[in-house]
Parts: sequence; structure tokens; C-alpha cells
Amino acid sequence: MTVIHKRTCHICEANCGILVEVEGRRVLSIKGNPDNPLSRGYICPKATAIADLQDDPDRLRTPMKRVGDGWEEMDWDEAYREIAAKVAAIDPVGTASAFYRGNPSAHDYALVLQSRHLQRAVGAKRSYSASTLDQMPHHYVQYQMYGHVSLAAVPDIDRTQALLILGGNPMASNGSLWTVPDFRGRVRELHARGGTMTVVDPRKTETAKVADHWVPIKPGTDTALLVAILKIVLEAKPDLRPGLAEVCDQNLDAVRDALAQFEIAGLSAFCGVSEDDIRAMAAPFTGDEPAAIYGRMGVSVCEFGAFNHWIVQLINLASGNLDRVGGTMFPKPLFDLVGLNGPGGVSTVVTSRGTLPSVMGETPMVAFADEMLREDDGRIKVLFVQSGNPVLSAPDGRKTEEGLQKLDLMVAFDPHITETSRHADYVLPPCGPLEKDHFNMFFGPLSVRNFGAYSAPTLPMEEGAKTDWEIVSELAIAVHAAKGSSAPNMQTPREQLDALLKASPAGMSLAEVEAMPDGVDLGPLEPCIKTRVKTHDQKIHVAPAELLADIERFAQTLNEVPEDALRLIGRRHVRSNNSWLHNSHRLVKGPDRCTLMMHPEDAKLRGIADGQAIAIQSDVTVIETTAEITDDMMQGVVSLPHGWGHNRSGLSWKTAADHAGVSFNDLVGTQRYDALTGNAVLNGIAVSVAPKEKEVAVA
Ligand SMILES: Nc1nc2c(c(=O)[nH]1)N[C@H]1C(S)=C(S)[C@@H](COP(=O)(O)OP(=O)(O)OC[C@H]3O[C@@H](n4cnc5c(=O)[nH]c(N)nc54)[C@H](O)[C@@H]3O)O[C@H]1N2
Ligand SMILES: Nc1nc2c(c(=O)[nH]1)N[C@H]1C(S)=C(S)[C@@H](COP(=O)(O)OP(=O)(O)OC[C@H]3O[C@@H](n4cnc5c(=O)[nH]c(N)nc54)[C@H](O)[C@@H]3O)O[C@H]1N2
Ligand code: SF4
Ligand SMILES: [Mo]
Repeated sequence: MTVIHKRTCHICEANCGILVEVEGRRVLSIKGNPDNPLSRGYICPKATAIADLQDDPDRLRTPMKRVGDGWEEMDWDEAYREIAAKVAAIDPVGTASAFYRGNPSAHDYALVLQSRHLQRAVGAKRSYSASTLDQMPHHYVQYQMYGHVSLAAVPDIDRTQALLILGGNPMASNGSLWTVPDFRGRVRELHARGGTMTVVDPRKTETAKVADHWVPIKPGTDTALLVAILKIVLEAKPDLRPGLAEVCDQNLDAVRDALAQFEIAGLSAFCGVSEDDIRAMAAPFTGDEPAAIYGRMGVSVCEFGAFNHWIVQLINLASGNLDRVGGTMFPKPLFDLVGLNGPGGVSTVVTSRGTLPSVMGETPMVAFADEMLREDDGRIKVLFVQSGNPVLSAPDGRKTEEGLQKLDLMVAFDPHITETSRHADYVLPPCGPLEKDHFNMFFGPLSVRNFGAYSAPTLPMEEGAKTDWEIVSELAIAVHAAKGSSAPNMQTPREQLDALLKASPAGMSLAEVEAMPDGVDLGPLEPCIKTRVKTHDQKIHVAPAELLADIERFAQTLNEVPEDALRLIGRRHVRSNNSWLHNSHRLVKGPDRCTLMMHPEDAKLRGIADGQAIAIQSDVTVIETTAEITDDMMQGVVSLPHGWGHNRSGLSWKTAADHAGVSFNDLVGTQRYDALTGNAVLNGIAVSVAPKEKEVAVA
């Protein structure tokens, strides 16, 4: 008998509703759920690959222990006991223990809720995560301005008339820090009502191709463009609109004064965008129609990530579009993460690299390898890697590998022996994705509607399998036992979720939510800033001191002469997700995607032909791939996707290894980061590119 289960796709932030048709344990089809009010039937090609993840023959089914150069299977209790005994012996207090949490952690509400039990049992003081490779600038600015790290102002794409996107490619990524499934459909509707979209990006991306205007920009120079737009808006609209003025701690005068030193002409010259183009981009923000500006990876994961995100907020604010229908608004989701969770915080952390910023208690990933490699007492000895692959995702993959090799104990929670987990002493694999339940915990507060959805497991648990949350909580109990400490009373994630839902403004129980498998739609976003802002004085902090002071750091860069080099940027593809979907044949088939895109003139200058083998050199290393020559790149900029590089030995994902590619992050050094947040710089890397040296035949 076939049954159709409704659930949420867990792969990316779009959180699409899917219909999974199963017969027994066999997945017959995965389709979009037209009754899901958020995604409206949309899915991307990755959704169907959930079946490949579930049925992946290479996926680990039991705990694995490293023995010499190989691996031995073991049973769960034995694995827990051994790991716990080692944790207690190597680092009984936890000062030398650390966690790294990767991206899929954020898509597993149950793991998020339970993982803290393990961290407490271990006593690990240090936390690392993909957030300092990705989005700390957003959390930082949200904390500083709105009083909560998770209080994000989301572009109201469904009602705006002008959308300006910098450094984001939602046509490929399906949106980030902006849960906007069916982006394409929503842009069509924007166009149908006479609205426009402009994309600022060094590459004519898939998103730029459906936009009205593509504005190429030199990587790392967006700050100048943003400042110029803000200046124009401040001139056109000197005062905050009523309604906003009363929720702000001050007018924008401090910002206006600090920006007075910059001339539009100089800013334009710095970023290479003409004054006319800048004025055209600013125009919707000086008028009355609703408009929204959104910046993502390309302007977050750079040296001025936080500063850029602050200016983005200020443009929305100064133009009167913050907290406005068709502008940007704070979601009020079914599960109110913002109301129920502490505000987070901004501080510093002492590392072997000196004092670094620490947002939400984390240590920046730029210091990760150094903290494993240091020789003194501060060395990380015990590491837990939870759903992450930092060897491919963090800067300087080879150095990260050296660090991992030096650990006294490494435990990876991962379905595969990956580039990272191959260095572990133990790998603890979770069940398949369809055996887990799902709730959009982190993505409700980022969604384009006020929304929440719970999905029960689609398939019963396979014999001997465990969810991620069971694994971490059972290991936590074992660690407490080994240390002789008492384990806390642990509620199940469902019990926790039920309590959290009831405590949210909508006040529904989990049972009520579960009874609505298409999701609970609480309607479109609404202006709500007065009740949402979480600063101590309940005002938006327009010009936090650290951000205001960062203007001087920016001013200095305007005088620097940049190194004359090609700039390397990243690229996402709709059939991939970071490093971990390359074991699905249907997603990797077709032409090699791990190519270096370059402009025809740049190629010609270097004598490079399309498809030719090339070497890319940075100040860290050289890697080799093939050139893809295209007008879509602006001159002087080259693009390579990250998350490839399965050319390391001993991996369990065999299809991935057959489509290995090379790792972008092998080229990236760990020295550059955003001064305010410690977020890594992963774009705009200076490289040189040359035809690959011909191998010399040995006679
Ligand atoms: N150069 C460059 N580097 C980047 C980026 C970039 O744009 N350019 N992007 C950055 C960003 S935004 C991010 S978020 C990071 C991502 O960085 P990471 O999170 O470190 O890397 P992923 O590739 O997402 O790795 C996810 C791992 O989790 C495993 N996994 C998948 N599902 C599950 C599950 O259900 N349970 C468990 N236990 N494991 C699971 C996969 O097998 C894989 O090993 O990469 C960053 N790195
Ligand atoms: N298919 C797919 N979807 C994904 C992922 C994936 O790997 N594949 N990863 C998921 C994750 S973890 C995240 S965080 C999101 C990321 O979501 P997005 O931020 O939308 O994704 P990116 O493709 O990294 O977009 C960054 C864009 O910035 C541009 N860029 C680079 N440098 C600069 C610059 O200096 N200035 C400007 N203006 N632009 C620049 C790049 O060309 C690129 O188009 O995607 C998520 N969704
Ligand atoms: S866009 Fe694709 S991967 Fe992302 S949630 Fe939707 S179906 Fe899943
Ligand atoms: Mo990310």
C-alpha cells in the first residue's frame, strides 16, 4: 500500500513542504506540497534526493571506531562507554574540550535542544560553528540594534515594489537568513505588479539573470556602494518617518555626520559602480513606494561584514521601509525563538591568536586550527564535530586537518566518513533523514510569512538506528556516569517543543500543530517593531558605538591600494548543498561543476582556453581544476564553488569521491576576518591563475 506523508524538506533554509510517497520503506516519489502556504508547491531538485540520502548504500549504519588505519564497527553502548571513559580521563573538567556544530545542526530542532546536555556533561567551554563562516555579522548587528541576535528584519518580497539584493543568489541558494521558498515565483509576482529587482554581484548569477538590472561590483568594495546609497537616502529623507522615530533611540544625525567625510564620487570610484548606477539603485529608497534592500554571503562573509549589514539596516530604516508592509519586517512565528530565548551577547575570547571577538559565546572558526595546533595548555584536546565538515568548509582545510590529527580524542556525529570525520576516533551515525521528525525552529523567525510546521517521522526507525538527539543525549548520560556526576532530568525534544510552542504568543500545543501537516499559517508579516524590539530601553539603537567607530576603519581602506590580483569568489549551485550532497548520483551527474569561471579577457591574457586545465595559486597553496570561460564573470574576478575536494583518501561517500573536485578552502588563509565579529573572509581571495604546467614525461 502506498502512503503519502507530508513533511518539511530539511536540506536548506527554504523549508519547502514536500509530499513523500512511500510503500513500506521504499520512497516512490517526492513532490512539492501545493497546500503548504509558505512554499506553495515549490521544490528544488534537492528534495527528490532526500530519497538518496535515506537509501544511501554508503551511509554508516553503526558506530565506527578507528583501529590503526581502518575502522571497526561497534555497538552503541560500547561506543558510549569507551568515549565517555576517554573524555573523563583526558579532560575531566572540560577546559580542553570543544564542539564544532555544522550547518545541518540548525535544521534539526531536536538536536539543537539536546546537544547542550552533552556539552554540559563534557563541560566543554569552547564552541565553534559554521555561524562564524556564514552569518555572525547578522547576529551581531541584530543584537546591537534590535537587542536580540535572532531578531531579523525580513524583506517582504510578496508586497515590495523594489528589491535590491547584494551578494545573495537566492535562485541557487533558495534564500538565506530569509526563508523564501519559490523565490522565482515570487519574483514573477513582483514583476507582474510592476515592481523591480536589482542584483549587485561580481557574477551575473542565476538571480541577476531574472532581475531587471545586474550591477557588477569588485569583491569586497560593497561598503562604499552601501555608504553612497545611505548618503543619498539621508539627503532625500533627513528625518525618520513618524512611527519609526519614536522607536529609535536617536535620529540619524550621528551617522550623517560621520559619513560627511565621504563624497559620492570617491565612493563610486572605489567600488567601480558609476554614480548614475548608484543613484538609480538609491532611487526607490528616496521615493514613497515600498522597497527593501537585502545583503547576504557576498557582503557578510568579508572584512566589513557587520558594518555592511548595519548600513543595510540603516538604508531600510532611513528610507522608512523598516517595519513597513513591502519593506522589511520582523516575523512573529508560531514558535517565538526571540521571545523565549535569551538575547545572546557580544564579547571577546582569548586565543593563541590574541583576543578575538566572540558573538553568542563562540570562538571564531579562523582560530579553530590554531587552537588545535597550539603547544601550550590552551590546546584543544577533545573535539566533538556535530554535523559539520570543517575540512572543506573552513579556511585552510589542510591546516585544519593537521589540527584534527593532533587531537587526543575526536568524536564525529555524521552519516559518513568525510574529509573531516576520517580524522575521528569515533564516528556516530544518525538514522536516515526520513526517520526523523522536523520543526522549523530557526527558520520561522526568518520566513516571509508568520509560519510554523511540524512533521512527524515519515518512516519507522530502522533496527539499531538512532536519531542525532538520541545519540547526543545517551552519550551525555554515559559521560556523566564516567565522571561520577549526576545527569540532569532530560525532557524529550517533543516535550520541550510542546512547552515552547505553548509559551509562544500563538500558544498552540504540539498536538494541535501536528494535526496541521501543511503547516500553521499565521498570515503575512506585519509591522510589529514596538512589541518586538528587545533592547533594554526598547528602542532601536541606531548608531551603536562599535559600528559607528568602524566608519574610520572603512575610511582607511579607501586610501589603500589593493594588491593587483584576480579576486576569487564562491558559487552555489541548485543541485548541491555545501559539501554533503555529492553522494547522490542524480545531483552530481552531468558536466563537472567544480570549474573556475573566468571572463574571456582574463583568460586571453593568460593564454587559457575554455576547458583547459589550470592552476589557481593563493598565498596558502595551489590547486588545479579546469577553466570555464564566460561573460557572466566580471573582469578581474574568478569563481569556484566551495564544498568540493573529495580527493582525500578513505572517504565513505564513493560517488562524491568519483566527482571529487577541489576544495576552495584549501586556498583560503585563516588570517582575514571581520574585525567586529571574527567571521571568516571567504570571498575576494587574491589569486593568480595560469595554465597547468604540463607534466614532464620521464624518459
Ligand atoms: N569558501 C567558502 N566556504 C564556505 C562557504 C562559502 O560560501 N564559501 N559557506 C559557508 C557556510 S554558509 C556554511 S553554513 C558552512 C557549512 O559548513 P559545515 O556545516 O561544516 O559543512 P557542510 O558541508 O554543511 O557539512 C555538513 C556535514 O554534516 C553531515 N550531515 C548531513 N546531515 C546530517 C544529519 O542529519 N546528522 C548528522 N549528524 N550529520 C549530518 C554531512 O555528512 C556533512 O559531513 O560552509 C561555509 N564555508
Ligand atoms: N543550492 C544550494 N543552496 C544553498 C547552499 C548550497 O550550498 N547550495 N548553502 C546554504 C547555505 S549554508 C547558505 S549560508 C546560503 C547562502 O545563500 P546566498 O548568500 O544566497 O548564496 P551564495 O551563492 O553564497 O551567494 C553569495 C553571492 O555573493 C556574490 N559575491 C561574492 N563576493 C561578493 C562581493 O564582494 N560583493 C557582492 N556584492 N557579491 C559578492 C557571489 O557571486 C554570490 O552570488 O545558501 C544555502 N542554500
Ligand atoms: S529549496 Fe530545495 S533543498 Fe531547499 S527546502 Fe526547498 S526543496 Fe528542500
Ligand atoms: Mo550557511
